[in-house]
Amino acid sequence: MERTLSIVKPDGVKKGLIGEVISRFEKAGLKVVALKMVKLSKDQAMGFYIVHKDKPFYNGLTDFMSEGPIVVMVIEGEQAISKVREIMGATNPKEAAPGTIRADFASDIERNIVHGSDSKESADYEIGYFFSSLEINSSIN
Ligand code: IDP
Ligand code: MG
Repeated sequence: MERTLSIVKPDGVKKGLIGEVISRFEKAGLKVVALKMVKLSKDQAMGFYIVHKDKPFYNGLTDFMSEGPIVVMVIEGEQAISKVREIMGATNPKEAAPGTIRADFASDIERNIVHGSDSKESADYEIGYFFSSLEINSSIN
């Protein structure tokens, strides 16, 4: 069993896709074990994406992630990290496989609807960024 952090980004919330994203995870057999809506400040978005601090898109990305409310959730299941990434599709919607969330709904490489942790290490950091252990209704430990 694994846990991963997923986010419906501000564009996804504005487009009314909260239910669509959750539904795709649940239909794949994954479970939502924690969930909330928050609005990040610019600083909080910068902290979340600190691994990208030297990338040319860091400033635009953190402006975007703090422009409106997001829905953050902890997803649990067998191989949850790679399954969520598969359901999301490639970062650039033009390269995302047909039927993925990003291929179906994303407008461009930045405004791509959804986030999912890319490794166990990032999942641990990202889950801890938003949730305390008391808020996670997990079936594991
Ligand atoms: P991921 O979300 O598929 O893991 P990352 O490379 O971790 O992709 O990038 C984090 C986020 O930064 C992306 O989801 C997207 O919103 C944004 N991003 C990534 N690459 C670019 C780019 O080249 N231009 C603008 N935004 C980008
Ligand atoms: Mg990433």
